[in-house]
Amino acid sequence: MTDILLYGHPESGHACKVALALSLAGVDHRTVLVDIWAAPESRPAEFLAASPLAEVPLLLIDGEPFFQSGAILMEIASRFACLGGETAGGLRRGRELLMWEANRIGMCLPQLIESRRTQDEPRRVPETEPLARAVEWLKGRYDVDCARFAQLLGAGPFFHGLGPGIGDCAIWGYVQWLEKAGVEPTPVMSGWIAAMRALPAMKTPEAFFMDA
Ligand SMILES: N[C@@H](CCC(=O)N[C@@H](CS)C(=O)NCC(=O)O)C(=O)O
Repeated sequence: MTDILLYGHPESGHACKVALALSLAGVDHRTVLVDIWAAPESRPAEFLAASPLAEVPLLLIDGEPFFQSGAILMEIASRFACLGGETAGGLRRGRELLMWEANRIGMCLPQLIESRRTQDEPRRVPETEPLARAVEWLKGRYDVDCARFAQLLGAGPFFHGLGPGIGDCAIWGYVQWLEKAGVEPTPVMSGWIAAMRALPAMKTPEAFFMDA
């Protein structure tokens, strides 16, 4: 039997993408929590030895490391013929959605979330005038992303059609936290979020990464 181990953290949307894909596909796996706020060198030695960038998510399949959430999603879809990986067309759709997510909405929401950290939480960059301008720019990008979201979703209910695929997993990564990012969902987004939350395999980020 294939041994699958996922290193992640509940505050990492990138790690949630992979945890959701494994859950939706019913792939048996273990998870290990890595503290993404701690100094990289303090992370578990086995993790550091296998992870080239010391980042989560990191997936070990029979000890072989895979990193970068999008690449991991494609590996899962192809290897287990699931979530779009059942057909060439489904895989192509997945690749296209992954690239859109990584370059657009996934390159906007995490930054907005980070910009809103309160004083009690660690802030990685000081609050400055340029930061405020960057936030306005990101919000402008988000408005465009909302329109593209609807265009790409089409008739839905999922980005891959009648059932969810790796593209849905990727987009879920940070769209699950719109409120934390301080932005509103469009009605189309609200419909998709409700459909995703209703999936029996869906879990909260904390439930995905309860350190076993
Ligand atoms: N492009 C990477 C991003 C991974 C990433 O940024 N991981 C963050 C958590 S969301 C991390 O591990 N941060 C800890 C660090 O960089 O030290 C992917 O898609 O997997």
